[in-house]
Amino acid sequence: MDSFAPTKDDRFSFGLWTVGNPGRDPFGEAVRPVQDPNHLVRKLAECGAWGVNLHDNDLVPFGASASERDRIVGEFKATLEDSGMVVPMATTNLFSHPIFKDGGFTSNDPKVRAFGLQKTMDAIDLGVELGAKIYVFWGGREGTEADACRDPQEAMKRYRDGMNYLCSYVKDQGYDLKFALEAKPNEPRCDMYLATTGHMLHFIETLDHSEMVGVNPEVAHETMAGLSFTHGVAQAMEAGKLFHIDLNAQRIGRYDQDLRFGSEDLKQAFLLVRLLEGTSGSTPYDGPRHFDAHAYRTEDMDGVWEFAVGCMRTYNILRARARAFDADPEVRALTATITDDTLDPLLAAGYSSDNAAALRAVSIDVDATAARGLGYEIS
Ligand code: DIG
Ligand code: MN
Ligand code: MN
Repeated sequence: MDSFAPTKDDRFSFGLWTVGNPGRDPFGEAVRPVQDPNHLVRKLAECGAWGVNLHDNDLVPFGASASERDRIVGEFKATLEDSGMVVPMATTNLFSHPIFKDGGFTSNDPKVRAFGLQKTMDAIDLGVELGAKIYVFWGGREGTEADACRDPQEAMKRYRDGMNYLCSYVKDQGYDLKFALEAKPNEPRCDMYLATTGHMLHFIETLDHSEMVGVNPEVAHETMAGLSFTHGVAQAMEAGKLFHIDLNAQRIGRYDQDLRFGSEDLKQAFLLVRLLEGTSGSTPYDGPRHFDAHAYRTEDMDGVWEFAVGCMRTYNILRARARAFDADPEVRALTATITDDTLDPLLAAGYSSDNAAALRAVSIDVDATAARGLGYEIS
């Protein structure tokens, strides 16, 4: 019995575009045949996944007629039903078609911005029809090479107008849907707007309906920016804005690799799973565990399914290790020494004139405090 085998209770999901990635890259053609979405759903179910996510055009070809769209969606819904899979998240492809070559929401061409809204409303309708509760926005083309092409302040205004319009659309339709904004610092554009999860968390607070908008941080994207992914996720969790997450792996200083979860910085993957699962006693993340990753270009379809199972098993192994770590008496004893709540009554109380007087009266031995070793190197 494989105690790390994925089950539906783990709530693991994959995008159709991940296990369906044919391996094309800027320097070479596809190495794997394009897969039928229904076959991918059935195979993901066999692997132990719980959910499957999609861009509109991962399922419905760009420009399909209404009747073709309905036929495709009908067949897909039947496959979901037969295989016991759900669609937790949906999103729009606003980055592949040439019309979006200079962005969708931030494009200088109002016809492009209008088409981006049309396409996203249609894709939201599709996502809701398939049962999605989270809608992701990754602004893959929202950025620049020639930065003088538009005032970056105007770009922010256009982005905000697009988000406000679509939030209002969801509310007007009465959809039970939340938005999750995904940041990335560059690629495919030279510099992308809203480059990190931190940028997104502020941007969300400027929206008309910020309560329905959170973030979808991705391991590779924060790592590309040289940032701590765990810290960005922790800030989102603490703000109640971690609505979704894209799990994968990445080596710093490289293109967006979207590697198998845990296959690079295993220590950070462990600390991330520990944070998400709340094994230290913090509030856990309660959303889907989504792998936005794909197999090496060297792999055939057997390798793709090994990759998918590997993502999920690695998460389960790390969760078991995190539970053991935080249950370990030695770890608990050490953790107790690095937390000191003696001044909490003063520090946690917040400001008042009485509190300030009491705080100023506290005698602190600066030299002794400065000289104390923190014990982080204990082996
Ligand atoms: C890339 O990291 C992006 C797209 O694959 C998609 O729009 C989003 C959904 O997770 N991630
Ligand atoms: Mn990525
Ligand atoms: Mn992603």
